[in-house]
Amino acid sequence: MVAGLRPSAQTAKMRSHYVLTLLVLVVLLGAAFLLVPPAWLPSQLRPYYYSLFGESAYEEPPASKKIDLGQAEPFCPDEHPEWRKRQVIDGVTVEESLACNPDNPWAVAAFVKGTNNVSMDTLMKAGLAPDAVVIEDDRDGDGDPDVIRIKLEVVELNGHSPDVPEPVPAFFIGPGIQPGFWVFAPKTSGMATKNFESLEANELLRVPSPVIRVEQGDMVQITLENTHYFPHTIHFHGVDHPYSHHESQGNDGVPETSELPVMPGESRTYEFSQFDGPGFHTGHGEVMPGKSRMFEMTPRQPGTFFYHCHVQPQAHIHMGLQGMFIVEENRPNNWVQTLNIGAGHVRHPSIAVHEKYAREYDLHFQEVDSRLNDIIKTTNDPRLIEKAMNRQYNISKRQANYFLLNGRLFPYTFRESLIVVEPDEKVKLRVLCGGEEGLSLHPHGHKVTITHYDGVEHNPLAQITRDVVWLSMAQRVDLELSTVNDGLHSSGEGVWLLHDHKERAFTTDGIHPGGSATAIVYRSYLNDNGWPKTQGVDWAPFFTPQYYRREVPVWATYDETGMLGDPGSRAPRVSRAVLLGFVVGVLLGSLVVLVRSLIKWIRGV
Ligand SMILES: [Cu+2]
Repeated sequence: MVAGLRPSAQTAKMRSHYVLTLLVLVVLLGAAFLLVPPAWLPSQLRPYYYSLFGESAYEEPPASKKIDLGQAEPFCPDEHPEWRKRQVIDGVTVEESLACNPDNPWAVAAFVKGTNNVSMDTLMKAGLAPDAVVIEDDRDGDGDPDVIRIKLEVVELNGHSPDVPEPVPAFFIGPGIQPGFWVFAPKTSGMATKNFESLEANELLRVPSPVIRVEQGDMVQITLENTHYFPHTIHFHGVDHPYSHHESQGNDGVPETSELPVMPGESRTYEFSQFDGPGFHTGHGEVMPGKSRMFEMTPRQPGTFFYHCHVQPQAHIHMGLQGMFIVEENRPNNWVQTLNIGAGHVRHPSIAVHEKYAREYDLHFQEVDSRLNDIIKTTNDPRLIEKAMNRQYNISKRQANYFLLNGRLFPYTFRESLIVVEPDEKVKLRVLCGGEEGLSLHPHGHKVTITHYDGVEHNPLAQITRDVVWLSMAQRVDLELSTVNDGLHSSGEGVWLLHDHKERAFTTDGIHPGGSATAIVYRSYLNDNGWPKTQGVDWAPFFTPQYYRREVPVWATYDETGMLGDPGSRAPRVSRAVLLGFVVGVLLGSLVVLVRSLIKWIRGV
């Protein structure tokens, strides 16, 4: 109660107080309504706002922000121009490769003749150990060797290093992109990196695991030397093998149904040579770190097959322990290229392939979910890697984000895995779908004929010619690419894209263009350094990490003005913002005064 005043006078004073405060509140609310940007108002209120105050005036949009792409990589680094030409090394003909980054021809020669049969000079230039691929013994006297002994190791790429912050040895699948991998690799000599200064893996240590190529009827021994910290096996997929071997031990490699795994500290020798007669004898069993294991087989049927690790396959296959396994038809004097490491171009094709085809390419498609593969970049403790990989990562929630062709993403695929052709010829493509999502292979400008499924010839009278070839998971097809310009097989010369028509596979983690895309390129459309004469946009942005880090607007570099560039953020209008802040402040203050007066009044009554 206000002292000295009668109740009626006091009430009148209070009432005028409220009225005044309310009036101020209404005025302030109006001012706030006026100052609030119309875009903030609910859409129902906006017409009312415009009817009272008119349409908002045109405001100039902010200027496009300048995009700094930095230095783009050279499209074709052209490091080894001499590797490209046709040459004869230690008596082995290595065919010309027109790609920008061809495979090492000395390694090709050593894989054809055997690391035991080439000169020390060739071995040094190849970077291979003398026992990497031992080839000997012409058992049937047909002019080519019939005993092939291959040693494979397990190599980690882009793994965690206790010494340097970068993942090592480095293997880039695209600009600035290096997920972790494990691959089967031949026994090399010297360093894992290119040289002392470089962290980059040498050319023989790369994705994918090498193509293994032998002749029908060869006695093939493959020794897996487990140089890794986890157990592994090799499963030779697509070939008949007995469930048990001669000692009734399991032979199917599945710990749950076939055999006990080899535990740490234990070892087991698998013997497959006791089989009588021909047969593709294959062995399984986990090979523990530091142990080795031999697989022996005599393949009866030619075809395009598959090999992969069968230990925790949901992780190990996708880490990169998968490759193509090819059995060539038996012919006299048939020296085949035992390993094909790199771009896929077979630079010493078999006699049977040469009978029908001008050239041959091995195309290995696979995918990466970097949430799995990058686990090995986080720690060196195998227990933590095992837990993260097999107990925390859940493959049923897998979502692949990198789609690879022969271990690379676009545009790197154009440096290595171009399919170079000339008019009026036939080219053989062997294709493996090593991923989880299938492959919808589409060549532009061409229709290809499927000659083989999973290594088995399709009835020649019923072979299908089409422009989309679907491969299921783990499936292989052999394709005949004809460059006869008849409007069916080919539409003529050019740079014709060849890509997976699952659109996400044409991106790199969702950024287009990327993924496993490459091209069928006619020789007349190829520059001297192996880069195709493309038409259209500048590729410089695709050779920067920024583009794939999502920092470059799609069409920012298409025109001089950057018409569709980055708009940046609109500068706030300072005066309006300050005024709005002031009004809202006073409004809140008045509300407090009003509420306090009301409380007082209620207590007074
Ligand atoms: Cu494994």
